[in-house]
Amino acid sequence: MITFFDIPCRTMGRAWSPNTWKVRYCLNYRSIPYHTEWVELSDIEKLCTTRGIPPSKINSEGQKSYTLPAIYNSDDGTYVSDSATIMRYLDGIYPQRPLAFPKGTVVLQTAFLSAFVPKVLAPLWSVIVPAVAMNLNPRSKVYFENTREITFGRSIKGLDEDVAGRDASWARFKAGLGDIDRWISRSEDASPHAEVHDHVFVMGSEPVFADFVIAATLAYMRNVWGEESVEWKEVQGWHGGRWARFAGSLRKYERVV
Ligand SMILES: N[C@@H](CCC(=O)N[C@@H](CS)C(=O)NCC(=O)O)C(=O)O
Repeated sequence: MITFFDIPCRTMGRAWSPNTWKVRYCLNYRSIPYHTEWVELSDIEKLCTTRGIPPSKINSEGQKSYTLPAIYNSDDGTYVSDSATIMRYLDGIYPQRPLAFPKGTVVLQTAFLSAFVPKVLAPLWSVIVPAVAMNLNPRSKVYFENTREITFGRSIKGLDEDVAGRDASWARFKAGLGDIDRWISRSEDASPHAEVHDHVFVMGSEPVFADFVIAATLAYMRNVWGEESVEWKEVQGWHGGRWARFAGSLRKYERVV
């Protein structure tokens, strides 16, 4: 049985993180049995070091990053961290189900992620951070504010009050999603005989790792700002409604168990 470590918050459904959502979509889509163990953001490093969960990154100075998502497989006693590494591990132990990394796609999907983060996730990040802080449980909120203020070099309040900065980041976020929309459209143009709905996803009709990355980002903003928020409504109208269709087609894989 898989234990999935996720980070709680006060929004409906508790799950919010754009990183943990990727793996939750994958587990649900692939019908892999699992249960969630909730870990406050402020307790992740302690959890990882006490249980032996590997760091998701070690920088050139040898500094380790302990992050979620992570999983534990009680069948073989393995702990795995980092969403892409987790999905490759799950592909390995459940090879008979639709794969997150179909054969030959690791390089291209890794390249997709390295384009997606600066184009889409990073600009959204600076706009959404104040709302994330508001939604966290008290202990994690203090931890989040302290650590993110160091990352941004300014207070969360200052970030929230910088209307021009927010507008510029929001425009970059829209442009980034516009690039992804064009990439998927080109793939539609290249297969004129396919039905339009065959190309909801990056590789066609079945979602893969790259789709879980996109879907997790959309779930993140929809959960943090709310279904009825102006931000989520605006995004649903962009790029011919692509993101409303995209999120809608993965909605049934948002179970939180
Ligand atoms: N590359 C990692 C990144 C994971 C990540 O950054 N997770 C954040 C939550 S969204 C985290 O656990 N942060 C720990 C902290 O801030 O102490 C992945 O894809 O799993």
